[in-house]
Amino acid sequence: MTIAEQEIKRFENHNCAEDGVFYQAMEEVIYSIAPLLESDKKYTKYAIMKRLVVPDRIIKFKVTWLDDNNNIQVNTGYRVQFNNALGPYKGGLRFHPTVNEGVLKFLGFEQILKNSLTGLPIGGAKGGSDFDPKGKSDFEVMKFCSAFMTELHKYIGPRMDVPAGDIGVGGREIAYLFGVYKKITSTYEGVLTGKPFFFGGSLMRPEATGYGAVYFTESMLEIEQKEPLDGKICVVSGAGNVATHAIEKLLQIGAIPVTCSDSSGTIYDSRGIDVELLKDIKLNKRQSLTEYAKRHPEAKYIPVSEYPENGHAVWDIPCYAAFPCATQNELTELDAQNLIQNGCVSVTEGANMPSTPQAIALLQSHNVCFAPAKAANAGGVVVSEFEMSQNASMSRWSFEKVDEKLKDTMQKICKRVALTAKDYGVEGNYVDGANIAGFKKVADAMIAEGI
Ligand code: NDP
Ligand code: 2IT
Repeated sequence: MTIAEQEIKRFENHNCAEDGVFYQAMEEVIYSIAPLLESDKKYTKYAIMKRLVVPDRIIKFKVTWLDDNNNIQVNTGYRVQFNNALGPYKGGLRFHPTVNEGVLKFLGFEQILKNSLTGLPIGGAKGGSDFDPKGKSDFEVMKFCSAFMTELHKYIGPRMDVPAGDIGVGGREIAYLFGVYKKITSTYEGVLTGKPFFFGGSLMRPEATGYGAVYFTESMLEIEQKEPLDGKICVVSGAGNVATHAIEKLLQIGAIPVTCSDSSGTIYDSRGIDVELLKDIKLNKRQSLTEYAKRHPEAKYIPVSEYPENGHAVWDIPCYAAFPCATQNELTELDAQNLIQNGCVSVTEGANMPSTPQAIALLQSHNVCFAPAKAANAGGVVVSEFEMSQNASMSRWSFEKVDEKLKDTMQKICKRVALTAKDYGVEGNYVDGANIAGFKKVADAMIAEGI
């Protein structure tokens, strides 16, 4: 049995139903780092993988709040503090009905390696709740955030654990959470990132993940000697923070992003997405994409119900580059087949683990350049760390400075991933390059710090 097979077997004994996505994330990493485990026995001697797949702690708590009809509502809150070998725990909070321990373990595990890849001093964590912000009033969101932070504040701090946003958690929620933390602890400190700019947030944090994914893609296409994105048709899924800003950056560099999607359907606008309208509908008014079709009748709206099972309309539209920016496992093998048949050259994961393992294998076997999430969407956490830095030194950086440092960091991550892949005999495989480079840094710190 190889070392990788032994590691996977050990984990199978602990597997539970909710852990499906966590297992998926972990299995990919183990297979990627197999050459490193075989060539350097110290990682097995110090039981690094055995230690890395178990979070330092999982905090699970009840969140009780009063809705606008004065009915008592109960949700579950979590914080998975996974690993702090490289710095304070760092990672987003997700508010979505599908949140459970397994989802947060997958996201927290990915976050360890992503944060390691940035080269910045941050560990890995994730948290959130099964609370669904959809259809809730501002006051209900505020009351939920207040109840959530009343419990969470005990476990976080600027040198301990610094949460940020993710699905369902943007500037509005971070501001409410910050307000409650400040009130309970009587401190004004950088305990959350993604705060609105006027009270301590970094400029460009909202844009960072989407812009960063485009910067990474430009760098990868250059290294792989493919044509740049300028003038090329791109498809993007999602219509939230990441998707909207990926679309905005694509438009700025002269590409033509023609799609976006939400949980109800897809917009195909062959002239290029009207990003200001998209922002207004989804980020400001929190409406459905059907509103986009009402304002632009020449754009096509494809409801989710009109598309076959296991496939998604976005990936069936001919494109040069694809950007899955909505959620996990949204790009299946069937979708990958459609992309390949339509001549797609590059896929960049803006969301966390949006492609199934079968889709990744198929894309890579057809030489589609594939940028994995933990490298390509690191821009968000990179600017979060810039926000921590600015808060700690009581300074503010200009938009230009943040943008320049973000671009430089994304280029460095891309080069490091490409070089690592080459060093380990898998040139062009950005999945293996990212996993090996991310793992090595954390693993070496864990060895140095002892058990
Ligand atoms: P938002 O909440 O802003 O947007 C999420 C988007 O995805 C919405 O359009 C939503 O549709 C859609 N979506 C969510 N769940 C589903 C689902 N089950 N099926 C179909 N569509 C769905 O989140 P973000 O843009 O912040 O996050 C998107 C992805 O990017 C996530 O994977 C997140 O983990 C990842 N990410 C986010 C970062 C950040 O800085 N925010 C950083 C790095 C990664 P609808 O509007 O209908 O709900
Ligand atoms: O998945 C992610 O990297 C995020 N949701 C952002 C984490 C952060 O701390 O900014």
